[in-house]
Amino acid sequence: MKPVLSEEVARALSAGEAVLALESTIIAHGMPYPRNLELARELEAAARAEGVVPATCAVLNGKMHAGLSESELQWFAQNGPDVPKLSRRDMAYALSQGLNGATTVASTMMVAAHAGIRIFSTGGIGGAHRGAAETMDVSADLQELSRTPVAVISAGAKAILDLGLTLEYLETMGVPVIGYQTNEFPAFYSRCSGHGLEHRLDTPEELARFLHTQWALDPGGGVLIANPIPHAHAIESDAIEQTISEALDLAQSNGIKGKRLTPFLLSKIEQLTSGKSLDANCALALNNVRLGAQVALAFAREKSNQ
Ligand code: PSU
Ligand code: MN
Repeated sequence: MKPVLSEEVARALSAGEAVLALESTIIAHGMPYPRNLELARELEAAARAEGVVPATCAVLNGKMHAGLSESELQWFAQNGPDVPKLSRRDMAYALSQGLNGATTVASTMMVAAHAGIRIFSTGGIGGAHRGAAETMDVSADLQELSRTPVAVISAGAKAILDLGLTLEYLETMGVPVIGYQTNEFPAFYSRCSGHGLEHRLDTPEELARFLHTQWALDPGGGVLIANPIPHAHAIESDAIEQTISEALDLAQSNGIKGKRLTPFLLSKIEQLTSGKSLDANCALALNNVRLGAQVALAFAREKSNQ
């Protein structure tokens, strides 16, 4: 099934040029208006500044889209939490019913793969929630990484999750996790989590070579590239832990579950840190777009040499 491509995405893909996928749930559910719209524009501009065409992915009127217009971006930003959040299991329903929806990491990977886009930058991925051993609340993002050939560049995962369990799950599913210039899985707001990584690469060229090898070996699987938040924007993990446990208590006392849990925790943390976490979130997403664009360029160069 072919997504609808924006003109510039269609042109770049047919010319074999670098394209970078971006998600729409981070816009609709990840942060409030109007900061979400500013960020969506900044992310696209950052990709373009590197010479890469951005492809923000979403579902509109029952069609997958890769590459949104300014008015479509605005629509997702303004309608925020009223826009359905679509993960893998929601996609066929939304497409067959002609609905609109914001795509998560899992469903953005699906749209990107159908469009032929291999590199995707976001903020943080979903993962195994704290208590997942009992609740079984493990984001569909993790399964998707094991079954869809897209490389996801993220600043690790938020410490609202159980990062140890998240890494165990990725190991079980056979998903390579590569630290970019780090030996540790980053914890979104913080550069360190205490969880070591076995594989580290230090340049976009090495990452591109790794991806070509990965897909020659395992054409159907994804890759997680973990890119720590820039030093200047990092928040100490001790400082954020208290806020996270308050947000988790509030979620529990309000009975928040399922797909509402992640957006609920994100907005509570942002309120409790009076916006500091939002600045960090934007800085790391931009940093991931810069790296993603460089990897997309190196990946396209290597492909044209083969
Ligand atoms: N983590 C963030 N910001 C986000 C998300 C996660 O720091 O915006 C979003 C992403 O779209 C991710 C989704 O794919 O939440 C995961 O939701 P769930 O846990 O319901 O699978
Ligand atoms: Mn969940």
